[in-house]
Amino acid sequence: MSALPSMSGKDDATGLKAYDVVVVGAGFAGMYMLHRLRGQGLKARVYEQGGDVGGTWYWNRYPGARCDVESMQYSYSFSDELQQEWNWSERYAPQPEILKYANHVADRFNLRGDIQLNTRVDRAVFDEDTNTWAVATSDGKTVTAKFVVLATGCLSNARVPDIRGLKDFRGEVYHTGHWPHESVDFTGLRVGVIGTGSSAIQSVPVIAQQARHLTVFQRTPNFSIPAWNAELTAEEREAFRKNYPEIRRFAREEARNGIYAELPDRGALDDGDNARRAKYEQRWEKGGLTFMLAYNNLILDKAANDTAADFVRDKIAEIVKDPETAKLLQPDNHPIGSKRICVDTEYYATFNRPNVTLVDIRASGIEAILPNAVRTGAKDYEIDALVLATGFDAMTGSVARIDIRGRGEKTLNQKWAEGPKTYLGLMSEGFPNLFIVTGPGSPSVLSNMIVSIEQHVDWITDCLSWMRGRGFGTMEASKEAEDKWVAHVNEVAQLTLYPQANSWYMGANIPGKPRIFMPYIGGVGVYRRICDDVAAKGYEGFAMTAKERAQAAVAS
Ligand code: N01
Repeated sequence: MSALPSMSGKDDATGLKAYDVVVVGAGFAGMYMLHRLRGQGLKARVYEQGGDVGGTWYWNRYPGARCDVESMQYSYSFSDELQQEWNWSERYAPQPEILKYANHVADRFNLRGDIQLNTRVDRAVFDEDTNTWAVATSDGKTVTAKFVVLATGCLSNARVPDIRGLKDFRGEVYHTGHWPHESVDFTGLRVGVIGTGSSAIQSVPVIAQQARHLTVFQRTPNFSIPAWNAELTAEEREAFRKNYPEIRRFAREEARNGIYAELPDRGALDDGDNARRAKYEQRWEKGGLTFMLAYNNLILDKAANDTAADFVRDKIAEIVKDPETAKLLQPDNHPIGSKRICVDTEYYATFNRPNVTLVDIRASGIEAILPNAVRTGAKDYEIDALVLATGFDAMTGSVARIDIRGRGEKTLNQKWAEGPKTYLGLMSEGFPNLFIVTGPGSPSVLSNMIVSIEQHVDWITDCLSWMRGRGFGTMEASKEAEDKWVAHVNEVAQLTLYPQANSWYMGANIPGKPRIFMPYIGGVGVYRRICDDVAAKGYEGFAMTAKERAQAAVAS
């Protein structure tokens, strides 16, 4: 296999350790990237700020944490041996099992030797004379690399809201996205949970079983579909394993969201009331994210969307006994699916428990945290422990924390001040040889992440091989291609109902963050074809510079 001339981790002329590629992050993206780079004979170094591999699954260990994509599909497909030998125990694996899987992959593919844990990448500066990146890490060292790959994850920068008095709270404060590694026991405690997104919806039912009393502070109710999680039988696992070639192909090429599922062939208004209700009932009974695949226009047509939203609101009213609480739990300010739909186990039913209270903070917000209480609406709710299920600075947050400087010392944060700008979500103009895995402008969070990760990593690996084969040393997105792509991503988003919600997809959960729909909504199949087409046309829209030319420019 062709490869870039490997620097083999030796010191370069500056005396710094030199790599072909530095990868930031050892989650599912970083690990697979390393595996592929090694296959090319490239010398890569992965830096991971966590104490182990696993990325989001290393940090998100709150009670009840699970993946909302079924495990037989939320798993790598690049190795048939791996997918045939790994035994997922449940339909939706719990976080410890996903983390065990990540560790298994690290060991099975012998990845650990090139992964440096407990090390944050603080700074990456492109040197225009040598066409290399200088990468500074939290251990005080600097290395150089021809290429940098940001495998930093889309939901890995936990967001602690700026609430008055938070630091004076006397009890423990936890964030779902940054949960302690020691076990947390809420037995006998009065617990407050702020937030009602996916993380709260998964953790609230579990915390309610332990806590003396649980108070949930809700600003915006969310739509949630039951997971109907259960143990996987050997037969179910076998059915997947036998059909993996077709399941994986379908997920990559045909499913918009990278999940193998029955696709709809009609719109919601093409059916009469009874048939529609029966269809929703059937999807509800199946459970999970694919509820939104009941019809093909649910995220395009508000009238169609209303029928699905009404169905779920009715379900909430059926499940929750107290009509006032049920009413509060019924989402009414965004179309169903325009915020990521949640997948739960007994979330709504948890509000029937005598030890659980729902507090509506839509009007007042959280006024303050007192040493022993949460104050809202001029009322104090006494608590002993506080859980912030307040989400993430999504998609750009982890990239923004690194001081990345491209051509002319311009920082990526300056360039993205009005919203992220990328070509295909893979590269940003002015930042040569810097790749982003599942970056803004790619389907990423709208898809089964592992499908999107594998596609990006394969594309990047093929690209590096192509460059090496033709003697190119530097690659950069052109401004024209980037502008066109950014406009296309926006244009497609505007055709849907997504922009109608104040979601983290839009950056709306972070005060001051530009309001732009960040992921690409065209679907993973369409997007893959676009990326393949760009590659087939000699990486159209990317400027390639030959190594010799770059060196000649330096010399002159
Ligand atoms: O975060 P969120 P999340 N005062 O941003 C509220 C993925 N995920 O961690 O909506 C009061 O969805 C905020 O209220 P509002 C999944 O993709 C996956 O739950 O802004 N409340 C909201 O209710 C998911 O979509 C799994 O009005 C405040 C909540 O906090 C994504 O992660 C599991 C507040 C934040 O909800 C994020 O989910 C879990 C304040 N100051 C998560 N600030 C899987 O299964 C915020 N809120 C893979």
